[in-house]
Amino acid sequence: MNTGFFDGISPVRYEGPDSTNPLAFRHYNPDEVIMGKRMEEHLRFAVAYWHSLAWEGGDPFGGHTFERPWHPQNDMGRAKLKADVAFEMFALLGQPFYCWHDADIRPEGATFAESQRNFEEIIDYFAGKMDAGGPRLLWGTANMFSHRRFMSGAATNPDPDVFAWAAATVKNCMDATQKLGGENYVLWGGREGYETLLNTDMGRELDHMGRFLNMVVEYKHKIGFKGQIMVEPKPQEPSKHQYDYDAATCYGFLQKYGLEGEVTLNLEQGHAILAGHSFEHEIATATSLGVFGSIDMNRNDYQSGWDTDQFPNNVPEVALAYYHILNAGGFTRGGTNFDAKLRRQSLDPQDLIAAHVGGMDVCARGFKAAVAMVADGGLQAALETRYCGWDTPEARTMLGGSLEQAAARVVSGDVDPQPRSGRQEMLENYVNRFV
Ligand code: XUL
Ligand code: CO
Repeated sequence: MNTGFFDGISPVRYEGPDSTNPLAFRHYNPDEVIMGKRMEEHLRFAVAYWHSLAWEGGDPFGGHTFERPWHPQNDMGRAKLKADVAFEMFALLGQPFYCWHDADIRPEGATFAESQRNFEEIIDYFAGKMDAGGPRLLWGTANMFSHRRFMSGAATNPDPDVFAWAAATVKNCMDATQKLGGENYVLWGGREGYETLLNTDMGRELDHMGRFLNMVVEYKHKIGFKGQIMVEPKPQEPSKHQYDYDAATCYGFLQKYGLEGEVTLNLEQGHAILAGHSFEHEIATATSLGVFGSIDMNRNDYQSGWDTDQFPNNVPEVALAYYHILNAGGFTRGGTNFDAKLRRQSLDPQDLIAAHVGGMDVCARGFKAAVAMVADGGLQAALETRYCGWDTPEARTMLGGSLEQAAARVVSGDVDPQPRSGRQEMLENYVNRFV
């Protein structure tokens, strides 16, 4: 049954860079083969159910603006209508993946058991639509930050009953992700942190979070889930401070709790900016530490300082992000999720389609620029020149030796370092040739 929500909008097609059709791809051509793989398989786009379908357009100063036919989302009939519209939207966009939180897709029940029944019914409804040609699931996740029971955290809550509730919630979401053949499972700890240290035992909370994540990994192996378990760094918002602050902090946490090799990172552009980093910094950190998993490609407004979750529109930023991803071998099970929402004045169904079309096109342009930089090899050659001193036998011996041995070469007068230009402006000019 067609809901009619997107009446008048046709499936989005690639029409090439000269097209003036606002609902056509000008750069994203899923079938174009680049470096031996279709563009669709490189970029692995996913639509986020929560922002596109569940969010009602509220902000801290005002309520909903969207008034979709499935709002308010408090019964199963509306949850199914929302699912019908979601899969109609996916069919128009043709993206290969989507993502959900439990709370986006089912109404909350009066009890845990009722919420679970609602959730399982919708998961079966999704399964039917996915079998009928809908997109695959890039990742499932649990919303453990909206309901008031989670106001003081989920795994880090001072109340052990909330820890138990979180365990039951994640177990259900992992089961559903597995059932739908999901590629990954994500944990974002929006309230795993604190509002004030005056009431927070940080060491205890970190130990609980570490134990919880170990339980998740143990359960993954128990059920034979083949996807990645990922955590998603973010420094703050909604909490004043979040323990998964950034990629480096998460890596330290994973090491302390014995989870390196088990858990990777879902990095979000806007979260990188909130942490005072560039997106490529977060990607380079994760790839160099061996914990890169996937990305949420949504930006913030640089003036507002909030996590505004806007669709990407900055090709040079996107290009550098994909450059680092490509250099690390590209996505394996990860992908490019648009954890992005419309502005609350963008009321029309076609705004929803146009936002994704624009995001996919910006990513495609950035990706092609990144591919061209990889193929040209200019940045790589500059790195090789800059570090070539380390290829000498003396340098290699030094790394394997002691502080005194390194010192002895200097004292004997063999070593006389001459500073060399870092060539930053030349490299920036080089990048600008491609973007
Ligand atoms: C919040 C955020 C989440 C996670 C999934 O800033 O990014 O949507 O991606 O919980
Ligand atoms: Co995100």
